[in-house]
Amino acid sequence: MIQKALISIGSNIGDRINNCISSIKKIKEDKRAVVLKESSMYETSPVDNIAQDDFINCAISIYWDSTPHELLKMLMSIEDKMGRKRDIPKGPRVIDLDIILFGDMVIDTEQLKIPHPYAHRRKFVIIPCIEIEPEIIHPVFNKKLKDFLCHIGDEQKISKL
Ligand code: PH2
Ligand code: MG
Ligand code: MG
Repeated sequence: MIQKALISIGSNIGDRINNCISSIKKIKEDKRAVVLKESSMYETSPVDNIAQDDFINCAISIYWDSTPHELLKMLMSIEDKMGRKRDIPKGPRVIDLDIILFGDMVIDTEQLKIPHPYAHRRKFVIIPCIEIEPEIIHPVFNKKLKDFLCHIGDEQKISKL
């Protein structure tokens, strides 16, 4: 079954913009994916108190012609190919590809949680996502993603490139 998925992309090591662009290129190489929209790139301050460099974040929407677990597998293999190390949780990374929404499915397994559990608390996720999908609904809270923004503090810095 084909579903629309929203993917959040982030990088804070190396050529951050190019890392995001090449990850999108690699997603397009998978026959099961059709990229619908690509957001602008944003420079964002690191969220979650870990001292690390600023991120470049963006988001894409895709049609995905397989299961959410297959999408996760595909995204993780791109992360691996691009040299992603999985050492410090929430630490610096060459590329991070997170499934934010998958249709209106709710999945809560050890391996995969959709919607992404922190999506609604992070400007670096919400702002790029609503740039391309302004009316998208968070299926757990049954609320528009854009309506979470006013609850997030000014310590999260984000600027459009
Ligand atoms: N990703 C994290 C933790 N903190 N902060 C920003 N600004 N952007 C990210 O992509 C990011 C983060 C864990 O995935
Ligand atoms: Mg992440
Ligand atoms: Mg991730």
